[in-house]
Amino acid sequence: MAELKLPKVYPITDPRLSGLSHSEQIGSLIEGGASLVQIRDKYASSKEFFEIVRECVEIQDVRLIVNDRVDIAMMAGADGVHLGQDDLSPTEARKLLGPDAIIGFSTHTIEQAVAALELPVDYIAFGPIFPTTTKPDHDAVVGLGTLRKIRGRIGNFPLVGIGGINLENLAAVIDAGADSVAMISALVADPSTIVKNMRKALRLGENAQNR
Ligand code: 3NM
Repeated sequence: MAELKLPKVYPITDPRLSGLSHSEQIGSLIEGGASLVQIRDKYASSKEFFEIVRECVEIQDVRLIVNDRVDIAMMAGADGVHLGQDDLSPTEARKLLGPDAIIGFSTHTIEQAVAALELPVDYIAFGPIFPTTTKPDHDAVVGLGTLRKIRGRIGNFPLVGIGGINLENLAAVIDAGADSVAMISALVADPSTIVKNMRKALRLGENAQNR
């Protein structure tokens, strides 16, 4: 497991917000400069999601991470998976996917983030940093102060902030210690602005005060 260098912005697709397919969203995100994208769909059946991921892994010049589904990531040949606390554990996922896959893990408390350092994960996500309507069943909002504390506890471990992040607040999330910001609605809600917003987010992220 080589150390993962995260891009400053980590976009995640959504099946409903924009009316665009996952592959169309990924195309626009790449045009805006994305190099790592997570594909997330809480509505598709297993069969549908597999077909969607299989189509998206053909897209060049981007690393594709599959939300939740180790089986689908494996069968479709994606670059990795992003797991929640209640998904198959990172330890089991690593056994299935092997040493080269990227495995990300969602955390929502300082304890979970610190515990994740013992797991075979390439990055941890921490959130929700701010209120969000994209994930209705989200955990308690953690805020920038807790994010900063986590950075203090995990050394240089790759850390992604998630939840309610937009073009106005993303620099503050990086200032507080995130290596990268994961964004859904602020990037993909409006199909006409995906390219422009992705480009702007990367510029803001790269200019933000990093540790
Ligand atoms: N996970 P938006 S918050 C998918 O806290 C997800 O782990 C979260 O969407 C977590 O950028 C979230 O539109 C939703 O707020 C992020």
